[in-house]
Parts: sequence; C-alpha cells; structure tokens
Amino acid sequence: MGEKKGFFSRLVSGLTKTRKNIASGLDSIFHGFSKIDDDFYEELEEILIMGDLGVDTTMNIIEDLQARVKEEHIKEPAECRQLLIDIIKKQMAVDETAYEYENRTSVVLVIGVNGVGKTTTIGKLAAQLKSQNKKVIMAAADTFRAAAIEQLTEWSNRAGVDIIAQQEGSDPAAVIYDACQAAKSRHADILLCDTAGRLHNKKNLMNELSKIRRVIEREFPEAYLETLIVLDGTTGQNALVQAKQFKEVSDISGIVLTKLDGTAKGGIAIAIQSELGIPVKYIGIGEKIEDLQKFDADSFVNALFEKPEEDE
Ligand SMILES: Nc1nc2c(ncn2[C@@H]2O[C@H](COP(=O)(O)OP(=O)(O)O)[C@@H](O)[C@H]2O)c(=O)[nH]1
Ligand SMILES: [Mg+2]
Repeated sequence: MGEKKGFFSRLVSGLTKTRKNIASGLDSIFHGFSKIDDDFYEELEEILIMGDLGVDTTMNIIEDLQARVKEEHIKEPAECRQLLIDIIKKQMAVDETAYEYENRTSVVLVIGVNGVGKTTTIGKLAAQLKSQNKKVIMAAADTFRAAAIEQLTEWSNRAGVDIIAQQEGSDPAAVIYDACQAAKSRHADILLCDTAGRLHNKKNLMNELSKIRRVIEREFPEAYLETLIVLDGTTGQNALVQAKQFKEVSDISGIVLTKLDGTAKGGIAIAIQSELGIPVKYIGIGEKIEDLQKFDADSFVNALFEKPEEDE
C-alpha cells in the first residue's frame, strides 16, 4: 500500500466524527428537499455553521452556491452536493509556492499556544525533510521546562537530525542565535525552531517573538523565513481565535492543523483558511512520525464527504 493511500484512509477514518457532523446532515437535506428554496438554504446554512465553518465562511459558501445554481439553472437539491464540494475545494486550494521554503535555505519558526502540537510537528517535519535529503537542524527555543527540551531531543534522535539546545530557563533568543550559527557553519538547508506557547499576555508574546525574529534576520539574513502557527483542530472556533491573536503580533505564512484524528470539529480547517486568508499547509492526524502531511484540498474535502453509510 502506497504511503499516500495509507494517509488518505487514515484521514477518512480520522474525520469520521466530523463527517457525521457535517456531511450526513448535508446529505439529508440534499435528498430531503424537493426544491432549492429559502428553507433549503437556511437549513444548509445551519448545518455548515454547526459544523464549525463559522458564519463568515458559511455565508461565502452559500453566496457562491446561489450564484452557481442560478448560472447553471440547477433545480435539483441533490445536484448541489457536488457544487458544494467544488466550492469548498476551490476556497481551500493551496498555492504551489506554499512550500517554497523547502527549496531554499530557510528558517521555519513554529509558534502557537501550549499543547497544540508544535514539538511533535517539528519532529514529524524533520523526519520528512530528512527523507528528502535535506540537512535539518532543530532549535529548542522552548526553554520554559526541561521536559520540553528533552521532548524535542527525543524527536531529533528519532528523525536523525541535529539539535541545538541550552539549559532550561535560558533566553530563547540566545538559543536561536546559537542555532543560526550552527545552521550556517554546518550548511544546513532548514532550521526548525520550536518556541514556547506559555507567554502570559500579548505584550510578552509580541516581545518574545519579535526578539527571536530580529536575531534570525540579523544572524541569518540569507535564510528564507517561514512562520507556521500550529492549531489544535479539536478546539474548533477557539483555534480560530488563537490564530487571530497570533496574527496581531506576528507575520504568519502558514497553518498546521493538528489532531484531526477523531475530532468532530474538522470543519474548522475550512473556516480558518477562508477567514484568515492564511493557507493550511499541513495537517496532523496522529502522534506518530508519519502522521503529518501536506494539506491537500481535494483529499481533505473528499475525505470529509465520503459516503456516510460507510461510517459505522
Ligand atoms: N491525536 C493527535 N495527537 C497529537 C497530534 N499532534 C500532537 N499530538 C499530541 O498532543 C500533545 C501535545 O503535543 P506537543 O507537541 O507537546 O505540543 P506543544 O506544547 O505545542 O509543543 C502530545 O501528546 C502529542 O502527542 C495529532 O495530530 N494527533
Ligand atoms: Mg512543545
């Protein structure tokens, strides 16, 4: 079985609850309504909002759908299923340039609140990049707890890449400084930087992140900077709130949505993309090294709309 197929079937199974939450409801209206009228759109709206797509995203989708129904003179509610799938796929498509950092000498700064899966994501990413023959170095700039440094060290061993770390409590920017020197002298392709998410307020967070950024820009100006925010898919609308807060204090070039295995709130992937205008670049569907993949709108939406009768 190919790697990709394996991931897709795990994605389908991971999204089972989300699918029950959204697609089953949708199928019942696509088949339960005899015509496309206001009631139909209202019911559709309710299902999408309940499915964690949020109000704005739902409105955009429904407007697109109404336009297509009119344009194509569609009369049957059942025909809206495919239209809806197409509209969502189109909204979520990731640009080719999204993974430009892989082709450059780059620094990937990984940010997000505590517990969302930053360290795990870095471990998984390191393994993937290493398998593409990239020279990867990790920076343990979450210095709050010794356990955080140990956890990243374990991942560096698992992935077989170097790690730059200092003691617990040291200045994160100093770790990043060391890591930039190491990346240059060892000719690394990609420096993956873990950060702490436990900063108590916005001002702290802003100061910490801008300090780290300044060090990178000063010490490693030739590097391409990719900033990924990690969000926990199980937290639904809360993930969106977190992303908005981080966006106020930092540039963000992509989103990693984790824990899509087993959540009923996977619809948040669609909301995040359309409300923030930041692409979801990776999704996590488990704790293991192989459980991270580049986001693919087609696979994701297909997995979301798999036939509901096969759920049980
Ligand atoms: N089920 C599941 N668990 C995950 C995923 N990503 C991370 N985790 C778990 O979430 C917990 C917190 O992850 P960690 O990387 O330490 O988060 P951090 O505090 O942001 O660095 C750990 O127990 C991880 O194994 C995922 O995609 N699916
Ligand atoms: Mg961590």
